[in-house]
Parts: sequence; C-alpha cells; structure tokens
Amino acid sequence: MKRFILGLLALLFLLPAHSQQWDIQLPEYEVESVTFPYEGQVVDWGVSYLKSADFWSKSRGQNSIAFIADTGIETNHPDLKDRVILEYCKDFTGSASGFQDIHGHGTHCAGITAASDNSIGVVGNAPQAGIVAIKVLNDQGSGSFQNVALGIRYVADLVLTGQHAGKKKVISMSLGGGGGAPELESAINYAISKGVFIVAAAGNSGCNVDNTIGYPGRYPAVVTVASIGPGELPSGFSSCGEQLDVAAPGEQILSTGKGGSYVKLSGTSMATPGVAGVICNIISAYPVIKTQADLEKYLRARAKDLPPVGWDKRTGYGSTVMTGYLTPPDGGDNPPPPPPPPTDPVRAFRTITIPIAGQYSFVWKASNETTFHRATVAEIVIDAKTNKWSDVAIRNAIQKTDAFFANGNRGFGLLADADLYEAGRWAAYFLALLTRDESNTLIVRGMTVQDEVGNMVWFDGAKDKARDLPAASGLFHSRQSKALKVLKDTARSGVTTFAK
Ligand SMILES: [Ca+2]
Ligand SMILES: [Ca+2]
Repeated sequence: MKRFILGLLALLFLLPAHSQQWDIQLPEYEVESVTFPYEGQVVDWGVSYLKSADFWSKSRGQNSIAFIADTGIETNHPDLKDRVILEYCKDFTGSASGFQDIHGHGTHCAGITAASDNSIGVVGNAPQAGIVAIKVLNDQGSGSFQNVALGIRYVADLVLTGQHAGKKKVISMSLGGGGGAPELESAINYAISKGVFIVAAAGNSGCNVDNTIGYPGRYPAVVTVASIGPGELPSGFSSCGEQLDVAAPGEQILSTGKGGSYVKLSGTSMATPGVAGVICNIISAYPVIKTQADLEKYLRARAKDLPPVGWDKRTGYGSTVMTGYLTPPDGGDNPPPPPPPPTDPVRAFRTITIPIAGQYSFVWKASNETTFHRATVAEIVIDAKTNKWSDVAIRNAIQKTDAFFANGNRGFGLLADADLYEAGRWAAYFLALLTRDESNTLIVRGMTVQDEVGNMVWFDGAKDKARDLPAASGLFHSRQSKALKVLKDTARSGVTTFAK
C-alpha cells in the first residue's frame, strides 16, 4: 500500500524532496525557546496584527471548538489546560503517549488559536474557544492521509453534549503532503456537509513554480492559508497557487511549547491556527454563517487586501484582520437593504397597446379588383402572455411594427370575397410573425383598421384562429420582409398557426 507521508509545515527551510523513504521530509526545526523574564501575559505580534482583541467584545470564540489535527496537544500546559476538552481528544497514530504531544508542533498551533487570556504566557486569537487534540501525526511529525481522513470523519460524527452541545466545529490542519488522496477529499467533503468548518495550510514550498500548494490545502473546499511576515509581505517559504484564500502572520510566532514552555516558530503551520481562531470568533458571533461556503465567502469579502491589488496567488484575498469582520455578513444581524429594481424588470402577463405615432397603413385588394385599398391601422393591441416579456422586448416589438408598416406599402391580395375585416386579419398575422418573441408567446390580440371611406373594423385575434384564415392569392410590394416570406410559405402549405 502506498503510504502518503505528511510533513509538518512549521519549516524554516526546505530540504530537497528526494528522500527514498518519504515524499516529504521534515527538516530540523529552528526552535527559539522563550523564557519570560517579566510578569504578565504577552500578546504576540500575530494576534496584534490580526486585531483579534478588537473583536472580543463581540465574541471570544466561546461558541466554537477548534479541533487541532496535528501531533497532539500538551493538555496540561498552563495556557491550554482550561481550553482543552479532554473527553473529545483522540489519537489516531497508535502513539504510546496517546493524544499527548511529544513533538511540540500541535501544542504550538493550539496556543495560537486559543491560548487562555489569563495572567501568564500568551493569548490566542480566540481565547474562549474549546480545543481538542486530533492526533493524526505521530511523535516524529509524520502521518498518512488515511489517518487524517479518519480524524476528520471522527470530528464530523462527534456528538457534542452537555455544555458543548450546539457549538460549532472548526478543523485546523497545519499539515500537508503531495498528491492528495481520494479518502482525504471525501472525508473533507463529508465533514463540510455536516457543518464542520475546515482550514488548512498552503504549505512551505515557496513560490518558484506556478502552484506549490500541498494537500489538503489544495482542495478548493477548504480555507487555504498563506503566511506573511511583519511587513505584510508574503513569507518566502509560503506556498502559492490558485487555491489560496487568505493570509495571516506565520513568521516568528510566539506560542505554547512543550513542558509548559513558550517558543517561536515559523511556517504556514502558524498562520493557519491564527485563521482558525479568527474563524472561531466569527462563527461564534454570527450564527447566520452556517456552512463552509458561507464562511469562505465572508472571509474573502472582508479580508484586508494585500499588494498587488485584488486576489493574488501569494496572499489570496488578503489577511484576516478582524476589524474587517465587525460588521456581520449580509442576512445577519443587520438585514441587507432590498435589492434595487432591475433595469429591465421581468413582468407578469400584460397587454400592450402599441401607440400609433404616425399613420400605419397597408394596401390590399381582392382578386377580382383592379385597384388597391389602403387601410389605416388605428390601434394595435398585443398580449404578452409570458413574464419573459421585458421592457426591452416590448420596445423591440414596437420597432418591428414600425418597420413592418413603413411607407404603408406592404400590400397583399386576397380572394374575391375578401373584405376589410379579412385584410385586417392578414395584416395582424403578418405583424404577429414579425413581432413575436423567440418563445412564441406574443399574441396580436387585435387591430382596428379603417378604410378610405371610413369603414372601421376591429379584428379580434382572440376569436380568429390561424386555421380559419382565408387564403391569400399573392404578394405585392414584396420587400425583405420575414412576414411576406412566411406568407408565401403558408399560402402553399396552408396556415396552421396564427397565435396561441
Ligand atoms: Ca495566557
Ligand atoms: Ca492582493
């Protein structure tokens, strides 16, 4: 069985990826241990940059639980012990230490998300969120996609009870590997379908080629995080590519370490749990954000864009500075204003009376006559029996009507017993052919026509059906008119339709 190895992303530099045993090899950490020569709590530059404290009056993440899919968590760390929910923690690696963190990576990530706001150490971005260790990487920092998938499904199926009932789940994955795996993707999609929010690191492969994002960060369904440094510049190690969503601080991040210590680490591993904390705050404050899609849309829309302008493959839509999220998403606490009326509104059934601006007229004669009659159109009524008929379509119909009657020289011959009424019927038929819309729902309901001596008839399209049309004997003044061409065809084949 092919075994995919996952590398931690708290990397300061990369080794060539040509190990015979692993696809990805974990270089040594540069861990800077920090001792606190002073009393009180330090706010790391990443938390300051994200302005998480500016959001804490709205939420400190208390309605959410961050599941740290990593090397475990040192659950008795003084800055984490009040946040960890022990009964939900689980080991998927078979470690002798269970879900406890021997490596240190997971403990560091957990503190970035939710270290307690107390009088010691550091403070996380969401200092009242719950923390759960999902240990999918072993004590050396390696693991398989299969185990990550199992961990994700465990979170998705976990039933929250008691004081945690109803809280929202966030999975933070500061891990990655190449190639991906179908079971990993399906587990992610499954969890998202169950209302879990998922954030993943882009990876530490730099940006020497077009797309260097690893899996699971490369799956479009997850929120994918890049790293920036103190100057808001993309970190040199941070992977780039089209799946990037947002960026967050990932250089020299101070957080919780092994043995109750505090250490500084760098990597997209550190940027990702920062965004996880931001997410915990947001979803705790805004119940209207129910799905990963809701979250992703909101995160992107309110991110602080970083150069170059607009989405870019190194910082995505920008950094998740929390002052951008003080206003709830549309549909949230503040209902959005009603949408403006469309410029071309769709309408229900209506009747249009086409204004007779000039003198619409046509000429006709019966077959036994030698001279033409000129008939004047006094009124045309069109029914639009569809809501597809917009103002634009109506204008088009009027323009076609104008064109049809231009110069009043559209003439046609009818049978010997034809009269003004029949002439009106035919004229209406031509007009309908010209003006009906593509869905054939326009009906010329009627036309009032008048002859030279003042006889006037109302042709009623609702009563007269096409099959009752009398035959026409010929055409005169034929121009490039669709209606006239149709008349030729129908004269041969018999008219079958007039209007519906
Ligand atoms: Ca603290
Ligand atoms: Ca940008």
